Amino acid sequence: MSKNPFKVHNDKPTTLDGIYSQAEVGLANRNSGVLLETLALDITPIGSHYLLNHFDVPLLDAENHRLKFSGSFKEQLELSIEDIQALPALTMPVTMECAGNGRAGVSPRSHSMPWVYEAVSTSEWTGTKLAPLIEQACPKNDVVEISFTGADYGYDMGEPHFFGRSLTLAQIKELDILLVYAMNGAPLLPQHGAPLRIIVPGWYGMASVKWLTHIEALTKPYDGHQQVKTYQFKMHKDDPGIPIRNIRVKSLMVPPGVPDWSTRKRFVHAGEVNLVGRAWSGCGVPIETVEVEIAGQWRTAKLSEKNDRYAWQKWTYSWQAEPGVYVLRCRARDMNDNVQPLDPPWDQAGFANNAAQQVNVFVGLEKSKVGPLS
Ligand SMILES: Nc1nc2c(c(=O)[nH]1)N[C@H]1C(S)=C(S)[C@@H](COP(=O)(O)O)O[C@H]1N2
Ligand SMILES: [Mo]
Repeated sequence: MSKNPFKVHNDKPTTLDGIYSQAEVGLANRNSGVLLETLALDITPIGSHYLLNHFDVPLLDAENHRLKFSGSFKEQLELSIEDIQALPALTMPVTMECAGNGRAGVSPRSHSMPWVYEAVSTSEWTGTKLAPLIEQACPKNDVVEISFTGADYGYDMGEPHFFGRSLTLAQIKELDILLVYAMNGAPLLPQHGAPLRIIVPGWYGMASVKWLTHIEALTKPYDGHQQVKTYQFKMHKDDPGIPIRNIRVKSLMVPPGVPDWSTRKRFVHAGEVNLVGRAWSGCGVPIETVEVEIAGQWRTAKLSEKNDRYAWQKWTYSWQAEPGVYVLRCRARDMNDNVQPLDPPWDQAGFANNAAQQVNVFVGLEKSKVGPLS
């Protein structure tokens, strides 16, 4: 038996469109999505925030946890959670989205977490700014990148590794990165990175490393698996790829009315139906417009103001629904003129699919004509 039992799996299993393997269903059960009905709220309740954990959740002890600075720093800091909580604190609502969100709508798809729409959530994160701490540790002149490593370990495509990511010093300066220990006013839950993680606002979720144990100053570009082997837009196997960073413009609606249990198709009564949803884009770029498509016509929704740079914006549309069968869609355009496509973009791993959401709705007779429970 070889020392590395997964060495043969240097590629992903093949997939068939529309058919999910037992392993993929297992991934979907571990990595739950946001309940779309909670998109009605500014802040996602903790238990509904989506989850994406590559390996097993490390169960760490906050009291004995230490964040270690190593490599080419002048100061080799070592901080406890108490030390970090004593630093100036900041609470910031941030919309986080998984780079794999929408993968199930990309064809042909790749073997990974089969998200449909639900890998996006907004939390109020509490912590301290990362940049001043990096400054305090003082990277030496030859430093090119800083790496962030979590306590979770496992195999991917035959490579064993701790989950880790890196950022350049310029990115650390530009992005409002937080070192966080609380979520919606409560200590981080184990599955969201307890006792310590980073939040990189405006970027897809992979950059927001959980269970943070090490910050290392590197004199050569970081070559960790999660940085160089994945999270790249690749059109074929040998494509060097383009690193995934900023969140693409996107919008979602709360599916209106009531669902059919197993198909999730919707039923509403004819009359006024208040559609509500959220829209967001990368790096805090505000949304300019949201449109809803009803019976082939795009109509402009009412958009709320941008109150928090890194949090989604609410939109509403009052629909005078007439009996019939509909496929509703919504799409957003941001201030930089990026607009959601109607068809999914494609890359090998089905990343960053921001195609317009589709919701199947059956509109029945007016409530007054049939009574409330039919
Ligand atoms: N250490 C570690 N950090 C991680 C991950 C992980 O598996 N391990 N997953 C990343 C990905 S891909 C996403 S989308 C977000 C999800 O954060 P959440 O589960 O708190 O929503 O965490 C990121 N940070
Ligand atoms: Mo992710």
